[in-house]
Amino acid sequence: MFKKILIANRGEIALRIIRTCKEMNIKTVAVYSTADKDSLHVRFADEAVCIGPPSSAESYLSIPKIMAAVEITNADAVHPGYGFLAENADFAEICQEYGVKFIGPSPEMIRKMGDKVTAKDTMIKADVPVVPGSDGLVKDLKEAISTSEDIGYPVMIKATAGGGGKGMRIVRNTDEFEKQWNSARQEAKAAFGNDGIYVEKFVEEPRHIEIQIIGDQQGKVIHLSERDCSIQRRHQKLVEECPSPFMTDELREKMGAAAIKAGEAINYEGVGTVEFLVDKYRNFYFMEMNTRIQVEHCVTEEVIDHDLIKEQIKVAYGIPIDGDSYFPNMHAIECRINAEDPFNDFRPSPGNISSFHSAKGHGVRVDTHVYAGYSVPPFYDSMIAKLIVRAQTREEAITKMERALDEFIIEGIKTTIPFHKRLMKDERFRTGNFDTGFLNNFEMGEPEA
Ligand code: MV4
Repeated sequence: MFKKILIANRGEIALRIIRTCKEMNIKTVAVYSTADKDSLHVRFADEAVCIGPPSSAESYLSIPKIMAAVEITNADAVHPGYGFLAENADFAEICQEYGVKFIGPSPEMIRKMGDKVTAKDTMIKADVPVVPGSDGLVKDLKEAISTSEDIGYPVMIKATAGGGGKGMRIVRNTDEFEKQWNSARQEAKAAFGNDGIYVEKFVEEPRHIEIQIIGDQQGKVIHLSERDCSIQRRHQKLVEECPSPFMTDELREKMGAAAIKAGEAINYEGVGTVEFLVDKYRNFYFMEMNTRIQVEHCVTEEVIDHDLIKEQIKVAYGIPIDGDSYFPNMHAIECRINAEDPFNDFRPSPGNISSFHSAKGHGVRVDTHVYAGYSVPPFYDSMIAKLIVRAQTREEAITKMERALDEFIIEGIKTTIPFHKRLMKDERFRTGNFDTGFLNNFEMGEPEA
């Protein structure tokens, strides 16, 4: 097994990875920016290396600094977590050149799935359903319009380098095409330095349902059922659950098989997620593939009762998967607790946490790097904790989540806890009757006295 893993990340995921390494008798190296010196990931790692000032570009995103930390600590593997360098093919390639194992798929695979047109084309060849649309990139406005008139409005124009909704526009008719085309291209150029655009039929009121897969170096791919991530705000997920309240045994069978085909087609190694759009008739379409461990992996862990980071490290070392695809018979829900003010347009609320009491009890899990007295720095993602519950049924999971949210106390900063309390009481949420547009007209009301 690996002797020492350097964790090229911060926050709860860095701590999450350290915990599994300890249970596997693997030494750990934390890296940290000066803003993170008091974070628990630094305290609980066997060694810690300061890699720079607060700015991500000069710390967690700096490949030379991470590689220097690998060199001086003699780590034999790097775990990238999520975000930062997790889907940076150049970083995976540099690790390979230095003879240190990047815990994740090959640089080629990351590159292939990072370019959406290439990813979609790969899925078409693998017989995975995709949204009808242009054959690859459209070369100019004229071709974009004629393609759209063929598929029928409304359409969505998307950036091939896209992600997180950037460079994406709905177009409802030919008259408004030029305006949307120009603004999508400009946004894509600015965000990714790539203004390649493709066109798709717009899927109305879709759900976001993703399938967790894992592939080993021997070529076996299995799926670990789905997560419903439809509760999003401006492309930021706030709540995830497994199973999806919209799922049927038949649909899971079909989507699971499609996700396995997707993984097998590219000889996928590691944990990955195949994201689908699902329409109200339960047609499903490949959207993107994420080649990393995701924030919401915990809901899958809770229902399958396996440590996904451990499975990820094992396949990275070359150990074959033992086990089969999984069909859930428990229910798990995760609420992301962010340092944001839900009554004020989710404005970031960094600062000192004056008191912190975690929810506890049967079926309750909290993943966090923060504690009373900790100061949430303003430089990074605002997520400070994940509250995950598991129970026999969705109804019981919601009740347990309400109980857990009620006993979770965080003072000194604003958090998304009040949002989650209101969401759990919402009739549409409780009946599972929601799609990705759900939060567009969700009212927070007034704060409690
Ligand atoms: C779509 C779509 C409807 N039709 N594609 C949003 C992020 C990017 N990965 C893809 N996204 C969408 N693609 C077609 N053809 C609607 C969305 C979408 C969305 C998808 C998943 C979760 C939340 C969303 C919110 C708005 C739009």
